[in-house]
Amino acid sequence: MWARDNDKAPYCLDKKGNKADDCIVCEWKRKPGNACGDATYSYKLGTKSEVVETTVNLDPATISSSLQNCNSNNGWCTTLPTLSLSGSEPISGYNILAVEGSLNGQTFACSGSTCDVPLNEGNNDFTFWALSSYGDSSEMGTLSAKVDTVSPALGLDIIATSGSNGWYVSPATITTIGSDSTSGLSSVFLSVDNGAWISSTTLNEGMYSIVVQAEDNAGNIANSTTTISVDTTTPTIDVSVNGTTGSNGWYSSSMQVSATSNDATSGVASLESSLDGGVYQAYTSPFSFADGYHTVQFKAVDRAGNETETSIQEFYVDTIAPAVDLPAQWEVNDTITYKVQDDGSGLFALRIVIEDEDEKFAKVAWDEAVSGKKFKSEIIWDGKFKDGTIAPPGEYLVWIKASDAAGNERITLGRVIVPQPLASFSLIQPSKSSGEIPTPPADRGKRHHRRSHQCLHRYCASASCDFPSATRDSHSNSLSCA
Ligand SMILES: [Ca+2]
Ligand SMILES: [Ca+2]
Ligand SMILES: [Ca+2]
Repeated sequence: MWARDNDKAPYCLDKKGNKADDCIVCEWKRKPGNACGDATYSYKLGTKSEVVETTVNLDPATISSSLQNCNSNNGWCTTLPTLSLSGSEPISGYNILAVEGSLNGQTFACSGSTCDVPLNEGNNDFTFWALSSYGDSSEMGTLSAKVDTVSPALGLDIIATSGSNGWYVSPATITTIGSDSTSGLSSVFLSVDNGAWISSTTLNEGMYSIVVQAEDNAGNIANSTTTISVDTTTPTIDVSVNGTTGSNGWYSSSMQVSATSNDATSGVASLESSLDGGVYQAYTSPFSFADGYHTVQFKAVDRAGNETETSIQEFYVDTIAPAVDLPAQWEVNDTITYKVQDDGSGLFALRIVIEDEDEKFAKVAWDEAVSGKKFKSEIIWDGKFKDGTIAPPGEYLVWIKASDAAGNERITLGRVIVPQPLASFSLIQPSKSSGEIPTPPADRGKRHHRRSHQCLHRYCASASCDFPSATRDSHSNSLSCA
């Protein structure tokens, strides 16, 4: 209850300002409101009491507000502002005691007539008023402001297969992503290699510079630059072989195998080789392969992790011609055994030729079917050439040409002697050659008897034959039939 009259002037004045006998004693029944509206008071005149309603207009306390440091864009402050409040009491003798209010439900208060309240990120809903020493307050003011000082979040959604060293090994489909928790995302775009702003694209082989730019509804802009590298191509491997190509897939010389690898996009990270089925090891220098069977396989990996592996490269090397074991010399109708062997590529062809040195006669030649490592057979020559001509006494050449599967050839020479027939069992003693050790006549006779007989048998089968004389060849130490 507010009772001014009784407390401060417990008497009444008349119209002349003198103290009156009859006094109206006033007592507020209902005090004026904040805005100084109507009020009700009671008065007493003498013993008479009456309630009077009247209107008293008093200027109210006021409060003013202003936002400081708000750079506004699209209804948002992009700086962090302050709400400045200032109260005013127009009635002389009274003053503003405090400024109070609430921000988003949280109360604040400043003593005195001013108050600066910093805003929060996001929405700011203020109520505020000034408290007056008059005992009332200003009307309640309100203010709302939105603040977004934070740039939006942004990035790229990348759909691709990751390789090594940050590379993608499949085409990369990139799409912008962005968000803003305060004012919300307005836009987000990307640009490939300073190209047009787009939202999504697919990048094939290559390296690209990507700029992503996002803007929120307050106008805050964020930028980000990144590199996207795509390598979908496996490296190449070139294998070179240096050697003499023989037959049937064999190399007939020692050989070298080398390899190089290339990768146009990310580059070669490693080139490895597996030799003869061994584990992969770094390839550093060409391989030299000696006789035998060899395998080599190469594997290259680019920096993105794409891998190329060659098939298993097979190499067959045989540098050695077959070995031929043939007697140096024998006599016609003798059965001799010869052997041919090839431990490398194996026997492939075998040809045997018997001919005279001057090639007057039709040579006898035949092929043996050979395969595998070893072959053994016999030669019996009856002294007849291909056209039936009977070889006269003398020395004839037997060639064995052996080929292996790689194409290496060996030609080995033997000699067949067709001896000089002897007349009966008599011998003409040959003249001694220098250096020849004499042998007893009896031994020599025995030794030559069979040969003489063969000459006789071969060439003198008919009764009218003249027996040629036998002479001893001083060089071959064999008989020849002249
Ligand atoms: Ca923002
Ligand atoms: Ca590549
Ligand atoms: Ca061989």
